[in-house]
Amino acid sequence: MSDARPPQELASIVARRLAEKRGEFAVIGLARSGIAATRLLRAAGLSVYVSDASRSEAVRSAAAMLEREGASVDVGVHNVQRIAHCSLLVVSPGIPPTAPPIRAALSAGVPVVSEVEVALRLQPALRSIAVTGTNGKTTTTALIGHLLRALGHDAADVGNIGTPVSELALMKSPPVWAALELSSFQLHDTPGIMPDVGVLTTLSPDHLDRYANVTEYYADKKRLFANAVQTSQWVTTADNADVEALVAGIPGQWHRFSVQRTDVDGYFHRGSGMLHVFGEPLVARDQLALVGDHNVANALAALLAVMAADPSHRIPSARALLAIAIATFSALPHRLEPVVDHNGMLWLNDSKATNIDSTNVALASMTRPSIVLLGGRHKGESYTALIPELLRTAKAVLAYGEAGALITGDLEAPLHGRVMVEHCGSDNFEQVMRRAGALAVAGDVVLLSPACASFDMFNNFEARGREFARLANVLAGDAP
Ligand code: UMA
Repeated sequence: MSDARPPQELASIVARRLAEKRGEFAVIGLARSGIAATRLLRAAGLSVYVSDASRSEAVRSAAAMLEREGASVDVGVHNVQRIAHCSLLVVSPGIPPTAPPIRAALSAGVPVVSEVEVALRLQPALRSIAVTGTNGKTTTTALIGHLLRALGHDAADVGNIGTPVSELALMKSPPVWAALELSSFQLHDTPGIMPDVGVLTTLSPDHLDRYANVTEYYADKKRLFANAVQTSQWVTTADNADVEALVAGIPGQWHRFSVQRTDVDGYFHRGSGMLHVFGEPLVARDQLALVGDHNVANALAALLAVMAADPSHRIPSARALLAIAIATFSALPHRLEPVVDHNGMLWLNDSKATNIDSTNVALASMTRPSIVLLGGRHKGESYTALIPELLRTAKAVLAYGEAGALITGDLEAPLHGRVMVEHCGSDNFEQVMRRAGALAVAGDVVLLSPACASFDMFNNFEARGREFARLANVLAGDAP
């Protein structure tokens, strides 16, 4: 369910309501986005009603803080009537569009927008490079922030990567640039999005627990381009047919990247081992401290985006700075992150892999026999798409969590006799790790790349990754 008005019309209504400051502004969700949006709206002198369906300790403590800042707060309930009468509703990305307060607001003609929309409207001078895509968007965003800072800019990494963009507006001296990661959930409600450069990394099915089908999911990704004009700057992959189809016909200047072909603005020349950007070699692949071709693609995307963002970023001295900076970037936590390398066994934390495509990317970068931990909360896709990559290096699959039985059902028969598939129960992660430790021998990799959400056993993927790292260290310590 979404607002039927064209994005430009909706964005200008939102801008008007924020400027007029009339009536009450509602926020739903009292986690990172909701807290930051409430504080920003209050700082702008607006009257705010914020509510959260949960009564958790974290929500109650956020509520107390926001009440002290002058917001009106409800914990454990959304006052739907009140929300239907507000000037504007700001939604947290984790709340699905079918939630009753969103339905009520939309039926009453109340504009429904994301925290990102409000933050961008209230920071018109902020320059941004916005990144979306099914996979690769967090690493690409972090790379972009890193490269902008290497060029001497004051730049922050914000959005889906963790820090709400509203927090920038609350800083004493806000940064000039934002490397802005946008999820499809955020894009759904950000009608005024118009970045200096927009990046689309990859597309593949995901979030099928929230979207009715992949077409709906891709439609939200396409909202990145909602305000495209001839002078817009876009960076997209040339290696993904769904991306090529999605962007066909959208106005703007296009810079494409590829690890498969060389007739584009950013490519990997395998013969020389060099990354070429805008017509010239820029840096050698072996200078990148990142595993896998997908990270070469992320580096190319980030370089193109930063160089397209301003003509001064393409001059020889800037290119030299970018070449140095790209080599000093290291893997982000929970993304193929080595957590223990002991007795010849490497434990790799790829907890961020919450969909099939992302796990396939991790499996494709394996060069040693691997014990693969798959499981968590099922997101709707079949696990059979993992079979070709599992057959390459996996020696065992340990299936666990709510999706454990489904995973076993999808993989056991096709992998029979070639890769052991074991169902390790549904509620004890330590037991799964102990089993992995028992199976691993010198030379093996134990890979957590679950292809599922974490919410059946953990608060989020970060908590899952931290527990994996903790137990890997314990097990490595236990080893003779
Ligand atoms: N809630 C209600 N009513 C409901 C449902 C939920 O009040 O009907 C409340 C919950 O009780 C909770 C709050 O809403 O208190 C949750 O909001 P949220 O899930 O949006 O959490 P935030 O902390 O605001 O985090 C969000 C993003 N979360 C999601 O998109 C699920 C974070 O992305 C993002 O970093 C943050 O804003 C700052 O921009 C995380 C994520 O998992 C990393 N993203 C997904 C992904 O990468 O796959 C899209």
